[in-house]
Amino acid sequence: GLGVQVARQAPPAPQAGPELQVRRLVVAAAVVDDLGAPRRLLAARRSRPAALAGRWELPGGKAEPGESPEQALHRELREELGVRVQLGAELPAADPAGWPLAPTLVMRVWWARLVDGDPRPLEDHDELRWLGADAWESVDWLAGDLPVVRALLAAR
Ligand code: 523
Repeated sequence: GLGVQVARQAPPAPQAGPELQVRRLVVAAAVVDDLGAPRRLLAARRSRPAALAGRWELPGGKAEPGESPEQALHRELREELGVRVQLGAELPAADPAGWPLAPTLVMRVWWARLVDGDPRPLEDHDELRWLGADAWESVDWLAGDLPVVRALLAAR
C-alpha cells in the first residue's frame, strides 16, 4: 500500500437537546376479572424505592432492549406476581408513545386477564388488592397512574 493510514473519525458527540432525549418504555397491566365487563382491578403497592413506597400502581416495569412491549409485560407479571395473563386491548393514550410518567419515562398499558396463578407480591410490592367496581380510585395511586386509572374507568 501507500503506507497512509486514515485516522478513524471519532463518533459525533451526543447532542443534549431535549428533542433527542430517548424515553424509556414502561409497560403495565390493568389486570381485571373479566375483559368484556371488568368489575375488579388489581392494584399493587410498591415497597421500593423509598420515594414510591406505599403508593399504588398498575403492575409492570421497564421493557428491556430487544423485547417487544407485550413480551416485557408478560415477563414483568410473571416475575412480580407469579401469574400468566391473557392480554386484551391496549388502553389508548393521547400520545401514541404512551402515558407520560416523567421526562424520560413513558408508559403503555394493556387490559389483562389472569389465566394461571394467584397473584402474590413476589418483588417490589408489599401488598396486592382487588379493587371492586366502585373502588378503582380508592387507593393512593402513583401520580402517573391516576390518569390511566381514570381512563380505564371511562373505558370499562
Ligand atoms: N412506574 C409508574 N407506574 C407504573 C409502573 C409499572 C412504573 O409510575 N404502573 C414508574 C416507577 C419507576 C419506573 O416507572 O419510576 C420504572 O418502574 P419499575 O421500577 O417498576 O421498573 P423495573 O422494575 O423494570 O425497573 P428497574 O428495577 O429500575 O430496572
